[in-house]
Amino acid sequence: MAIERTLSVLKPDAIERGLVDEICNRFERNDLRVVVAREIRMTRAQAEGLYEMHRGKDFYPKLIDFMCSGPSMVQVLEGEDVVTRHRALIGDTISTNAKPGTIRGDLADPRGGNHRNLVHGSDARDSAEKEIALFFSSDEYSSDR
Ligand code: DAT
Ligand code: MG
Repeated sequence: MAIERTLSVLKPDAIERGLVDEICNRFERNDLRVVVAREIRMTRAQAEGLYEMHRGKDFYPKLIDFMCSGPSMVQVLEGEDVVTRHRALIGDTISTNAKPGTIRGDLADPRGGNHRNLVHGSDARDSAEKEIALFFSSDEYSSDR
């Protein structure tokens, strides 16, 4: 069976608020293995690629501006059922609805908008592969180096 991967993005609010270590510790405690990580300033083209399914929605312009507003940490996670396990740990999109114990539920501060929800996670295997390709080349994460 193919190895499952997902894209995790610690968004500008996570970096700005100094939550990178806290969030990465939660990944580690939950057996989410980071295979490559990089701090970037996201380009508009990358943000538009990441959120292409939301183009035209009312929140889209603010979301794109936010993703490009400061540094982010992009990471590839790998492991069994990693797409679903990562999403479960992140919690509900609207952080005021996210359960205690999830990253958004415990740590997000949505004053300023619902886009400020700390972490992006791919929602399926195929979207994960497309999203990873926006930020990484395959030689950076493939295990058969
Ligand atoms: P998720 O990030 O949980 O996959 P999504 O793909 O539905 O959520 O939306 C992408 C991002 O867009 C989300 O992280 C925050 C923003 N967003 C979604 N719904 C929103 C809304 N109703 N109001 C404001 N921002 C929203
Ligand atoms: Mg999504």
